[in-house]
Amino acid sequence: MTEGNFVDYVKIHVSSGNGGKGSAHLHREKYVAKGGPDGGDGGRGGHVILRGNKNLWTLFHLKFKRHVKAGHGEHGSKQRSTGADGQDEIIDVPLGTVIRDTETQEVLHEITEDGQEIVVAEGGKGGLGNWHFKSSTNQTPRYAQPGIPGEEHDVTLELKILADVGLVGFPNAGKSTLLSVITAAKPKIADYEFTTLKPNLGIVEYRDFKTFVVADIPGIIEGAAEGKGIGHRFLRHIERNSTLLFLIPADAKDIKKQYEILLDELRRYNPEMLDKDRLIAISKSDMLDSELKAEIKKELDGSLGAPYIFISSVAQQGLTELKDKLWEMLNKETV
Ligand SMILES: Nc1nc2c(ncn2[C@@H]2O[C@H](COP(=O)(O)OP(=O)(O)OP(=O)(O)O)[C@@H](O)[C@H]2O)c(=O)[nH]1
Ligand SMILES: [Mg+2]
Repeated sequence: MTEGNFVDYVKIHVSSGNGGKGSAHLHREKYVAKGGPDGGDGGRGGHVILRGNKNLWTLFHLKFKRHVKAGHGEHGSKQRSTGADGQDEIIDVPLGTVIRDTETQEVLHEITEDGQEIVVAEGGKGGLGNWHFKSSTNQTPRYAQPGIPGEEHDVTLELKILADVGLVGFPNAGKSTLLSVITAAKPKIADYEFTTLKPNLGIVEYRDFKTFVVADIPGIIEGAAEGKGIGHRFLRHIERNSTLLFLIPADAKDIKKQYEILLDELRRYNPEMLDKDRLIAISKSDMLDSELKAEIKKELDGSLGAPYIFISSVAQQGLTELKDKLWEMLNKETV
């Protein structure tokens, strides 16, 4: 997934179809003195429906779709014939799409399953034809119901990625580089901060056809939970991940401190983030000789409160162990 086509927020105006009018037709036939009312019902207006689709990963396909309008129901007609229902409009969205009312910001629904359908604008009911109103006191009602008008409003769709593993780290920690070596994703990589401006997703294809999805989000800095940097806007994307992989570069001044700052930002954003499984990868460890490594080990052993491993994306070290470990964490039996 490249940077340009990642869209995680769109606003759409949705309008459903009007219900068709009921008919007030009176049957007339030669030689039949009083045919009576035979006006059919109006058809239902079309709904606007959002449907979960597991093969979609972004809202990019909706970027230029500002209005979605379903069809009107047809009017009823003679011989009690019911008008056709208006055409429904179905919009496919990725799993993890949250639907809000744009005006009130209220969450209306959330799409989490493939094929799940949510009606976001309900089509108006068709009116009843006049034959329904025939009674002993009124044999020829000349009245039929009008159709109910459709509804329209603005909805905001916001995507929370449903990746298995979320990468957490300061800018420049090597997150995108890692994604590029363990998955087929080709994120932008550079030696400056905030190279990644939008999340990237990659699928790790692993021995015996095992797969899991990793999300690389822009770097988090101190104060991110209050809106510093750009990472905070994307923190919601790792709210759903079951496992968090922290990346801390081997040349960090204080590895433990960096880890604690990151944890603190997550906690301040949403305390539930700390309920997730955590693994720490000391990245760029090709820069360490064995002596330095031993020193870091001595410092970190038992003091982090989470398991850690040394990796290097550039030298391809520790990557299999990393994948094994992540797989194990993702598939451990939950008690
Ligand atoms: N020596 C070494 N350098 C690495 C390694 N992994 C990444 N780098 C370098 O670190 C720099 C930053 O890498 P990125 O992958 O862009 O870092 P990031 O965490 O995605 O950064 P942001 O997108 O800015 O948050 C680049 O110059 C990479 O070449 C590694 O394993 N070893
Ligand atoms: Mg990056």
